[in-house]
Amino acid sequence: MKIKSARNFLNIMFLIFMSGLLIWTGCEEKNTPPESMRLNLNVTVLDTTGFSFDQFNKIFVDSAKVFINSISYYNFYDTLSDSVGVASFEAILPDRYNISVTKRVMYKYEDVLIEKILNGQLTDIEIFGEDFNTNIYVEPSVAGQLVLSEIYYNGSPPQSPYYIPQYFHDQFTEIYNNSDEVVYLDSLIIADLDYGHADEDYIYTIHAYMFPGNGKDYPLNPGEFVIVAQDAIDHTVVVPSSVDLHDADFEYFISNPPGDQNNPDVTDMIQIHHKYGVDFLYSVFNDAIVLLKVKDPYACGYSEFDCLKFPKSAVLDGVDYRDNLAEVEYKRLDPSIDAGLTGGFDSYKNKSIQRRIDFYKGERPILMDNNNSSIDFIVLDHPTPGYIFDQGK
Ligand SMILES: [Ca+2]
Ligand SMILES: [Ca+2]
Ligand SMILES: [Ca+2]
Ligand SMILES: [Ca+2]
Repeated sequence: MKIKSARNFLNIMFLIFMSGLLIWTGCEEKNTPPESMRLNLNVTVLDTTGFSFDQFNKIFVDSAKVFINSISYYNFYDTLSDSVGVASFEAILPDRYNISVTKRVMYKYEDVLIEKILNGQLTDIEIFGEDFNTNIYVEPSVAGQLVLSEIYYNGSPPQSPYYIPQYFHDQFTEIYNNSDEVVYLDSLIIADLDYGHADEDYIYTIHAYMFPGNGKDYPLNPGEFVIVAQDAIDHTVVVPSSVDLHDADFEYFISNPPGDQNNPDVTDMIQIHHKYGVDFLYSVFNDAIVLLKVKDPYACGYSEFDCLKFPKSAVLDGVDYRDNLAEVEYKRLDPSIDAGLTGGFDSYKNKSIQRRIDFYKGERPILMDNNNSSIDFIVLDHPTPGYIFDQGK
């Protein structure tokens, strides 16, 4: 399969960055009410699970990265917790906030070095009136191996020569191996979620497509990407500003209903469930995309409205996006999968959402995964199929 390594593209990306084609957004303050309204927020990071006490003999978590994002103004701040676990944010705007904390910890167990991530979330906290103190509780989890590194759902603007008003066949999903080990794509499922199912245990999917393979046919090495195209063709032929996906690794080819086109050189994803549409189209307005792994895709059955159900615990990664980021009440994923919301732009602009680089392990980028897309994702002005835009360079 044609997988590209991140390393090979960093130089190219630097050049593209220098040419000013790409910007990232989300960190600068976009609203400035009077100084007198501002207040201070102190967040104390605690681990009451026993993990930090057993490993480090304390329950306060120091040097944890605490992120806050304001829901109405989209402002975003981060800072580190101090020696007694307190992260202080000064003179922030009163608003509803999502608060998220993450820390990677290494410890030795029987002479083996083990890495865990301490994660915690508070969602939709009202911070108004006066200074605010709160606790956030973390739990240890294993770092996700495969992550959705980019989802390009936006579509392309009308332009010469054809001026197509709503071009969305250029959508793609990019998956990245964020771990130190080879991971196999075989039998993993990409699905999108129906809105409006409050269920503790299950997700309700509209479409679900599975990678082929018998267990070890499609390896993904650490730091490698895989591209799943809606249609694996060169879209720049019809819309010059779009992307060339003719050498994508996989594509959604829908034989029933008829109308989809097939690139015979690109492997098709296997249809598991297809509620409607001539293709696996991600909504250009709002949707939630998940990557999941189950033994039997049909084990949990269907809902009464023909959604295929999967256990929430099977989800490896998920991203919730929307054109209007203030509409948090319409989120499709619960905080255990994605506590935030990304997107925030109009349809058909060639924009894309990409996971941030958290840090580098040698030359290999490790992408951020707090299970909070408000924090983990940035908006790109142009998609980057099979490579990454380094926001720090
Ligand atoms: Ca297709
Ligand atoms: Ca094909
Ligand atoms: Ca995640
Ligand atoms: Ca990319």
